[in-house]
Amino acid sequence: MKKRKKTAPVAVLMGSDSDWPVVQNTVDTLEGFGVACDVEVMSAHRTPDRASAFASKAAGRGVKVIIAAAGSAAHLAGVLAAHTTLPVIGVPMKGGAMDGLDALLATVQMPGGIPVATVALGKAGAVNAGILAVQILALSDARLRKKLATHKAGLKKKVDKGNRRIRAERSKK
Ligand code: RP5
Repeated sequence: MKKRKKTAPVAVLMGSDSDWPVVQNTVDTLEGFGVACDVEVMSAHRTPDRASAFASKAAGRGVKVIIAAAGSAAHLAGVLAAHTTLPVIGVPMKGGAMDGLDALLATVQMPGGIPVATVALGKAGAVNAGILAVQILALSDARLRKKLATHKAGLKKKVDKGNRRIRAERSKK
């Protein structure tokens, strides 16, 4: 009998394959924490049936967090959130006539009752979407909590190193 593939806890969706260069940062971040994800291209406008069906069935399949990236009139995260009780993280994509401001507002300005946890534009947002998903999973996973603590300690170390470098440079003047 063919073994059924285990559902990854995180679904990473994007409105177009043109979003992939940025969304890849989300996948790299999740994989850096050892968190598996399924990646799919689907659109709130171009494949609306597939987007709503995916969200409706996601929890039943074992998905725990949905990350949705989209640009321009970015409705993907909102449409998915409308069809699931899972946490949905929205990643607005830069580009287009307004360079992402349209996507940011479309993703963040959800009506009361249907939240989308919206992260920043650009690479920072894509990375943060991954970290936020890990933080959600870490609520019931001590191993992930430890990895998050190590991640934070690494950030502190980097800032401390930068501080020492700038102060040393200035003290030579
Ligand atoms: C959005 O429109 C996509 O998420 C993408 O950011 C943007 C442009 O899509 P393409 O025209 O490049 O497919 O739906």
